[in-house]
Amino acid sequence: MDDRILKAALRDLPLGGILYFDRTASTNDLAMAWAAEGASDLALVSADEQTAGRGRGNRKWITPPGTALAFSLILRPEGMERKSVPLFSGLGALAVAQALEKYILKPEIKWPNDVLLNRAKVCGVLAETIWSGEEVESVVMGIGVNVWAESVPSTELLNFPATSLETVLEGSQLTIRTIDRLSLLHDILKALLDLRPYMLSDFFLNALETRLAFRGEWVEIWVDGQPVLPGKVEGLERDGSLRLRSPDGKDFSIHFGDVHLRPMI
Ligand code: BT5
Repeated sequence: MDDRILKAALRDLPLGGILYFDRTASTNDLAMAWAAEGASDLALVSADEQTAGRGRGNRKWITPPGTALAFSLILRPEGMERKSVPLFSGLGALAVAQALEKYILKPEIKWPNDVLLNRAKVCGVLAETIWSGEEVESVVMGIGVNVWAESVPSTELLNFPATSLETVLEGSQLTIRTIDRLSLLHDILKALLDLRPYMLSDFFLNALETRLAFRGEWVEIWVDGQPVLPGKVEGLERDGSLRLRSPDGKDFSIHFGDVHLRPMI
C-alpha cells in the first residue's frame, strides 16, 4: 500500500481528507488528535502497520505490516445522529459485514463490535468519542480487518478465536482466494456511507439483528470484567442494546460498556 495508490482507490468517495502511514502506533490515536484539531467529517487515517493498535479497554490490537486493514474514520455526528452514538460500533460492524457479503462470505456480528467468519473474529471495531460539553463532537471509528493469514495473532494473545479472510477463503468452496485490501477498504467505506443515513431506522436495526451471532443460543457475558447471568441471545433493542433471556425466562438487556460474549459449551 502507498499514499498515492490509496488515494486513487478511494477517489470516488466523498471523504474529508486522507492520511496514510506505512507504520504508526495507532490510527485511532492519530484520528482522535486530528478530530480534536477540527478534521472534517469523513476524514480517514489508514496505516499498513500499527505498533500500538488498541482494542476496547486498552486491550491490544495487532496489525503486522502488509497483512491487514487498519483505519480510522472521523465522523462528525449531526442532528439525530448525536442521540445514537452507541449505534456507531454497529454501523462499522454492519458496513464490514455487508462488504464481505459482496464476496459471498457469511459474516456474523458479535455484539457489540466484532465481525466473525466461521465463528472466529476477522474484524474488530473501536468507536471512540470526543465530547464538547454534553454534545458529541466527533466519533472516531477504528476498524481492523485480518486479510492475510499472517495478520492473525498467536493464540496466547487472543481472548476469542481469530481468523483471516485468506484462511476462510482457503477452506471454502469459493473460487476466489484473496480479497484485495484496497478494494475491501473501498467497499467497507462505501457501505458505511450508504448505511449512515439509516442508523436510527428499523431497516438498520433489522440488518444488524439478522446478522447477530449466537442468536437463539446461550452465551456467557462479562461486563467490565465481571461475569453476569448467562443469557440466551434474543435480539436488539431500539437503542442497539442486546436483548437476552435469563435462565428463569425473564428478558433483560445489556447496554454498551466493556461487554464480552462467549458461547456456552
Ligand atoms: C476490538 O477490541 O476488537 C477493537 C479493535 C479495533 C482495531 C482498530 S485497527 C484501526 C484502529 N486503530 C486502533 O488502534 N484500533 C482500531 P476488543 O473487542 O477489545 O478486542 C481486543 C482483543 O482482540 C485483544 O485483547 C485480542 O484478544 C484480540 N485481538 C488482537 N488483535 C487481533 C487481531 N488482529 N485479530 C483478531 N483478534 C485480535
